[in-house]
Amino acid sequence: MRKAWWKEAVAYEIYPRSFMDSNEDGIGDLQGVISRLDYLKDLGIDVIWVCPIYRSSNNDNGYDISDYQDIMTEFGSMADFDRLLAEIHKRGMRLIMDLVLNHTSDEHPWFMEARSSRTNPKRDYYIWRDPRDGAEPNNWESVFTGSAWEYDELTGQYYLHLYSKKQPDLNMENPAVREELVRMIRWWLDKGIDGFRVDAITHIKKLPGLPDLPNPNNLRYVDSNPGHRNIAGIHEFLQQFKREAFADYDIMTVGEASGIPIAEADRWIGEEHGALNMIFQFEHVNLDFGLEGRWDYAVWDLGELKKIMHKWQTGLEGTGWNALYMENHDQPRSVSRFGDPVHYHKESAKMLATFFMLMQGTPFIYQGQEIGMTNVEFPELSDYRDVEIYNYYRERLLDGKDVSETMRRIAYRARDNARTPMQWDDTLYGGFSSVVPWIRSNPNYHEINVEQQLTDPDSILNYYKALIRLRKSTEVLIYGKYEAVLEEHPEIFAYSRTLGNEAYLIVLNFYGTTPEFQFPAEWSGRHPEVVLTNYERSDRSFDPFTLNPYEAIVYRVN
Ligand code: TEU
Ligand code: CA
Repeated sequence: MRKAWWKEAVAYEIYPRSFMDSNEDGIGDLQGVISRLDYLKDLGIDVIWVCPIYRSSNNDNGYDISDYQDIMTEFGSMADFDRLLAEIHKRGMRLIMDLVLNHTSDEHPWFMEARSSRTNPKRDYYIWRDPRDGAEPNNWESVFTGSAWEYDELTGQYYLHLYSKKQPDLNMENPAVREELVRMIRWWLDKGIDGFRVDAITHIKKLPGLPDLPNPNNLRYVDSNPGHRNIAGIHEFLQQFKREAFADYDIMTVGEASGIPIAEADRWIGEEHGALNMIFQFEHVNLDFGLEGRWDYAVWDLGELKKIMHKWQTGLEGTGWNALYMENHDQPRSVSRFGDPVHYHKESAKMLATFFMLMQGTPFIYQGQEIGMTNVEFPELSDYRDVEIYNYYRERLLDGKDVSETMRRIAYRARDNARTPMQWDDTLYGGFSSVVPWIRSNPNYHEINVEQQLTDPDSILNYYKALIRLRKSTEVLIYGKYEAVLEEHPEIFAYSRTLGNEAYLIVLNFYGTTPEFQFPAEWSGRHPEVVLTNYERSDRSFDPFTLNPYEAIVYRVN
């Protein structure tokens, strides 16, 4: 296994709009991030991924970029950014930026020029088609619901937008577009940033001819039209970005790559030829999709979770590297999905932390996850902010669907679950801001907040610190081989990590039950020692014993 700094790092994702407001306008900003860097350092963080902070029309909170080389007004200035980068480096941490290549804002000067006439030199930076029988050029649906095409009156053509209509897709087939993007990437890398999280990267190539294709938005692991998901030829684009930009710098890159099967992982992230270092796969966070797709919910299955994790853990052994995560700014809160925030908030949040942080790969903690922030249920549609929610609500209404069921689905699945303000303390608005925040706070900030957890030795936050320390204390938990243990057990998830003669065993009860556990017989004769647990426990015995609800035990096996 080849060593690398980014394999040994623990990363933390910041959604700047909701992290910390420094100037009392209710919107998080760069100075706010700077003011909390010591907190992140103290937690044990090495790499900070900051979601888009570029100039934006803010239809999709920064993922609609109108100037790649400027800073969003609400977040601050380029001087603030330079200071942020310097302050991060000063503390021995690194910064990776969000790289959005698939689309720009419709307010980007490229698009404004492109839409001005059919013959404008920038026209071909985007994807334009004539109407088909007076309507959309094909049947593709946007990831955010509804048609992926928007009609433009002035020139009488449609443009393609896989996301919101304010996010026109770039035409990656055009070499001039790729050249512009390479220039922009190098500009940021020359500033000294340490890498990128590459947004929606599976979608940058479209199937030639843009044919009608089924929109399988109602299948379990597939959440977008096959016309723009991992299309043959995409690697030529990716390799160009690697060759002409990434490869010249000592950076880390992680692609957001829904829909890439493990069989193709080598082409994406293989140590020899992959264009990227890591990808975020989506299979485990899509487990609770219902039969009607993403907005429908189903009970997830532990057996399936095991299969997915084992597959990615063993599948990349020695050839690639996993990006480990349970949450991000697009996902509901993990303790609300996979734990029990009502009866076992602390226990289940700690168990889930142990579960993903000790696997082989680079862990990404999402802001608030380290204190066990939960989903929120807003009473009114108008409390939500996400463009995707409004698109979905509108379509359900048009289809005559039941409103209360729609609101239930939104409460469960909404990306806004992850976007409520960071809960720093129990003062008004959780210490995020002194004025009304851009999105309502989760009222449970009175109980769940950083300040309280810093002083409570038994808190989720202090458990995360201990877990990060443990992970960094030994190469076994970084480079060690992963093996599944008790694969068939219906309640317990267990795995081992081994390197040379050293071994760790991680035992996790995924339910509020009390199953019996027995140390695997093949390790008899060795000496298990508890090094971390979310209950009081010191058993070293090989006799069977009962696990507590959501118990997590980390053994060093001597
Ligand atoms: O998300 C991309 C995204 O939602 C899809 O790639 C996803 O994998 C799937 O197809 C839909 O379930 C990124 C950002 O993380 C998100 O916040 C942005 O809204 C989006 O890109 C557009 O930039
Ligand atoms: Ca602000």
